[in-house]
Amino acid sequence: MGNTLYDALYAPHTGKRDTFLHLPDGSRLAYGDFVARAAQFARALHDLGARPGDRVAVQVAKLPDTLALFAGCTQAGLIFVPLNPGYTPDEIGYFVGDAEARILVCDPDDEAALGDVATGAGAHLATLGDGRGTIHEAANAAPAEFPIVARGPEDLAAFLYTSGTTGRSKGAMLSHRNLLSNARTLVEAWRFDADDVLLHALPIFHTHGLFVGTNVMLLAGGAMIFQPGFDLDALIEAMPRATAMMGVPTFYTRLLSDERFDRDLTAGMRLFVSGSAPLLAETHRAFEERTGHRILERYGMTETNMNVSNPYDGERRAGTVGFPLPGVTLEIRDPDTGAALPQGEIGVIEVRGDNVFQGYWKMPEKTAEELRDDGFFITGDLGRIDADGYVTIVGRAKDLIISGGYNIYPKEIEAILDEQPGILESAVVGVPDPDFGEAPVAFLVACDGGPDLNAIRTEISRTLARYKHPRRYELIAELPRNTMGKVQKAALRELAAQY
Ligand code: MCA
Ligand code: AMP
Repeated sequence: MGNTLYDALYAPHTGKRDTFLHLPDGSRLAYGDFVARAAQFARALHDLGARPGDRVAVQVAKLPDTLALFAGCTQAGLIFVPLNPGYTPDEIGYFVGDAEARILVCDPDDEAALGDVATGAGAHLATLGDGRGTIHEAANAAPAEFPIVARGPEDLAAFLYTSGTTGRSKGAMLSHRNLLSNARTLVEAWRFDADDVLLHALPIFHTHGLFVGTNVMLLAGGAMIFQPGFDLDALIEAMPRATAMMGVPTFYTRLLSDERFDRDLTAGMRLFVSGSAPLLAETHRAFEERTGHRILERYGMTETNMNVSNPYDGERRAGTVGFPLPGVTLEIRDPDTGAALPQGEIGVIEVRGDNVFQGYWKMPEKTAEELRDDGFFITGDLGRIDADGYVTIVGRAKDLIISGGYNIYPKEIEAILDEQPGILESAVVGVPDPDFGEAPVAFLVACDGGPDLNAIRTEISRTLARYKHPRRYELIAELPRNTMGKVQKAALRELAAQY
């Protein structure tokens, strides 16, 4: 039967000496060594009791070993559940419990903070840091061979948690077919091959850096300049050695803010891809003026991988996300009736294809709300298709803020604020931010003498990752509501802009 993802992404590189990763210390990791390391992790995970179908939750730094751990999970038939290192123990507790993870791998420095979390969720705690950690040691001691566990296209490879507009985060179940089909489509669409060197500065706990960036390069057989995070100086220094880069719009606005970033620096680059959040048309134009390159903007989601992309050849149109990718069927539908709308009209974007996920883990009702019986996924994004077939995203039907490419669901913050003393109710909205695109601002309606803002900040810091923290708290006499009693967030956004 084979192992769908392993056979395509990893097995072909067995024993190869070509460079997979260029590392910050100037060293290189060869493909063959990476594949061998994956086998060591597969063995270490097996020895910790993980069996095919088990979930392995991973909250660690961006390291070559993190990628090898994912590869090891794939080899051993395990389901990889990557988690943002910025998440608080509270947040991690929910994910590990919900996923019923067999193992939680965390940074060695977080071992004490997460011990109870793992125990409470019935998970074994292992640690992985840069050259250290319990599973690092276990992998070092393991043989570089492990049987490749049979997994078919429909078997699950990863859960990625994505917040909901109501209630708690949902585990999006992604199959081997979902991940492989999309990587194949993108290699072709964006013309990646073994000569490419991808400048990789994105995090690897999300679709963009993990499946789009890394899986595409594994399939193409090219190399990655693997940077631990976004560092403007490091990016500029490495750019002349790269051929391509993928980033969120903040990457591009930050690069443009630096005078060293110009036509000469980017002369060897053949492709800049942007996604995860809207790229302003003015950024697109400023980028072309400065470098001569037209950024290729594409559109995707955790649940669907990549759906739509501007063309490699042909016009990359600023302000649009391009055409549905091969194998993706896209329709613009009426948000209320679900009926397909005529070309040119604005409605909810729905997509179908091998890229679309298998549903939300243990949440059949949520799955049924968003994934239709005919296979179409209701994205919650509003868009239209112009006469030339280009798709434009014009807004969101869902209550979502995207800050520097990270999704923030106001509901999650409001639920915490509403429980604090002195707050009757709250509403969180996104306001324009020059660096992150959008940033959250909280409106509070006071009761019982009003809130203690310092205490509130402390509670928010304890419970939520930093990027979700409201940048401002504004007191308001009452929340604006429509006749149905629904809070009018558009009015609050306008109000926030006036402060
Ligand atoms: C960091 N901070 C943030 C963010 N990132 N706050 C809000 N939004 C953010 N995105 C916090 C830091 O904790 C810090 O807090 C302060 O803001 C300033 O940090 P800074 O050093 O400027 O940030 P950074 O480390 O340079 O990170 C910014 C970043 C990063 C490079 C834009 O957030 C990033 O890599 N974003 C990419 C996210 C991504 O990959 N998204 C794809 C999701 P303090 O001052 O308190 O220390 S996948 C997806 O959306 C779909 C599938 C798709 O289509 O791709
Ligand atoms: P996530 O849930 O993190 O996968 O985020 C997916 C969401 O990011 C989509 O539903 C869109 O709202 C947004 N998104 C991704 N790419 C783009 C883009 N190129 N333009 C506008 N929004 C985007």
